[in-house]
Amino acid sequence: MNSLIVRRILRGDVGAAARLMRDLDDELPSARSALKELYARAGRAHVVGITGSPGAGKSTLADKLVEAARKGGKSVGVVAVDPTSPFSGGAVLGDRIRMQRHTADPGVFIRSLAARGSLGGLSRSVFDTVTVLDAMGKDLIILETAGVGQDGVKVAGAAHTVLVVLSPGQGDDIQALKAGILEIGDIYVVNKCDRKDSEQLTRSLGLALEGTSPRDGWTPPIIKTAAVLGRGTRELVDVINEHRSTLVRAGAWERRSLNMARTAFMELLETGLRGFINEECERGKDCRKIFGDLAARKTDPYSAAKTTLRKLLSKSPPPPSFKKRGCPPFSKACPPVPRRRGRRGI
Ligand SMILES: Nc1nc2c(ncn2[C@@H]2O[C@H](COP(=O)(O)OP(=O)(O)OP(=O)(O)O)[C@@H](O)[C@H]2O)c(=O)[nH]1
Ligand SMILES: [Mg+2]
Repeated sequence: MNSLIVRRILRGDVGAAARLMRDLDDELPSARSALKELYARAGRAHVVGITGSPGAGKSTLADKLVEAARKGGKSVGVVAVDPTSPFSGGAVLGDRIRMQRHTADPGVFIRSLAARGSLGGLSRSVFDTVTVLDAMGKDLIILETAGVGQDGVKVAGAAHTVLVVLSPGQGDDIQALKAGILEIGDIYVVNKCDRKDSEQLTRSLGLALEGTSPRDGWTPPIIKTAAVLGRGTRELVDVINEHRSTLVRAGAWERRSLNMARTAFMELLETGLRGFINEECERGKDCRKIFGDLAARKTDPYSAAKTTLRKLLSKSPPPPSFKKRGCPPFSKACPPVPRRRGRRGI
């Protein structure tokens, strides 16, 4: 049963897609059922993740990639994720400005997402948005995340091709190693090569990547760009396409798609479980007792967690709403859930 909104989105209707994305954010049940229908029709787009430190030039590069893809006749979706962290406050606006010239192009759909510190929420919105864009028939979906913390690394589970963008003057070589980012890149981009100190960064990155074994028949190359001047971006587009062909040839495209599906599924599962545990803690008194026993050193966290998990797993599955994710137990911001008949807390 195809609802009107689903039919419109499948035809590539921008207004319908924007409305559904808004409704998905509001967790409307009708939006969820539309998404289910769209999910069955998605799975064709090439998802390219871009991560890297704040200000490395990710949005400027994305803008050039959109331009190149449009020239090649491809339709494009962009999801720009900003963690709204103290490192990059206001970056959502920056992302939009950087790519603004494409907003009038019906072949381009740009969606900015602010995570507001909720990792579960961030991931769900990302996966939902990618599904809608994919079902709309976008050939290429660019997913920009900031390379700080887990989200930067998580993009690896949400994309077929991962670009790690570094730029000189940000202590990137050390930061990248710390963030575990050197394990996830399919293509490393040293941006801002119009600056003299970019050579040093390229050299230390080369050293750091030395000995990296090929993944899916692919050894990650380093591409030098000056995105703001459009330098190196043509080569970058060629390398991205080459990576796609290599994945397909090596039979790794399906593996990556499977990994992406797994990441989305695990995210939802984790978010749901976290919400369930929080609700159970709010509902019963046992959690307070556990916290008290822990503080008084009457038990230890491992034993308490093991016993609690056993109890929880013998209960009914988590409720379908993910709205309460990220709510700390007993937080005033998360109103208690009404007690269900015949059920007790942990
Ligand atoms: N010199 C130089 N500046 C650049 C280059 N590419 C981008 N910039 C500038 O670097 C700044 C940040 O660029 P963005 O594209 O917003 O970087 P970003 O990585 O998307 O930033 P966040 O989304 O905030 O993490 C802007 O002022 C750009 O004009 C480049 O190749 N050379
Ligand atoms: Mg940006």
